[in-house]
Amino acid sequence: MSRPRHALVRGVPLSFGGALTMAAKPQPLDPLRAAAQHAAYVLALRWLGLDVTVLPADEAFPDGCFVEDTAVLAEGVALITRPGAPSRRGEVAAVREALAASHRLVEMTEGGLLDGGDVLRAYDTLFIGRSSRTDDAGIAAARAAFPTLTVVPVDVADALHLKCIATPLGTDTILLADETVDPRAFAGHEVVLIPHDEAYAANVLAVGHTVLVAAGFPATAEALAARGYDVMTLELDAIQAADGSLTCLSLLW
Ligand code: CIR
Repeated sequence: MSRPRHALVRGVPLSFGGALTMAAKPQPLDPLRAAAQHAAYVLALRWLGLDVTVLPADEAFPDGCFVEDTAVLAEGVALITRPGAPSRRGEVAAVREALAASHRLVEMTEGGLLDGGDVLRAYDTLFIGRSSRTDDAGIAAARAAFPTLTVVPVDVADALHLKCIATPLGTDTILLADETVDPRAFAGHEVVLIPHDEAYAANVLAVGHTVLVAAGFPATAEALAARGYDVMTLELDAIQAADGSLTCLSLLW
């Protein structure tokens, strides 16, 4: 994928306090702090030259700022997903409308489940996490929507989404948290491992030679700088508290 020029994001609602989380003992969620971190994220995308469209927050959708899960963009197509969490299904309507002018829309049929956070593009392959949010019918829907790309399912057991533990770094390299998915799942692609105790930082957002990285993960930041990337760190703790991370806050094309 060439360097993206556009981003779609959606504001953080006050209802973010009720966002989903997998934590056994969830910490209180802070909508104002999350909104401030989201605003910094938007600014970073604009600094990187992206044309950012900000959809208004909708109080009906506490998780609505995690737009990545609502669509998969590739090859000029927007596959509008059927998110795995029932409370999130209605989020797709505003995203569909926003993408209609720039993409050919493909809808998922009833039954399958797919979260965009499970879809990792590396060159001409879509690695798709088979997770608690994405099932085989969802993976089949992606295969049908993107016939020119190779689709490879990857089982994800201990994370919400595949991209919680692995993200693309450039077109053909994958940043992966050690001791999560077996690196051989990404055969044919270069894999860069980061320490397991920095697993959250495996979710980076690479735009050209700049990589956005969550603040507070020095080994990951240093490893990326050593590979020649410009590292831009962003405070994300309020987003992380709702199991969110960098890629899930935007759709890029
Ligand atoms: C959820 O559980 O659906 C949200 N609280 C977090 C979604 C994060 N999405 C992503 O990483 N793609």
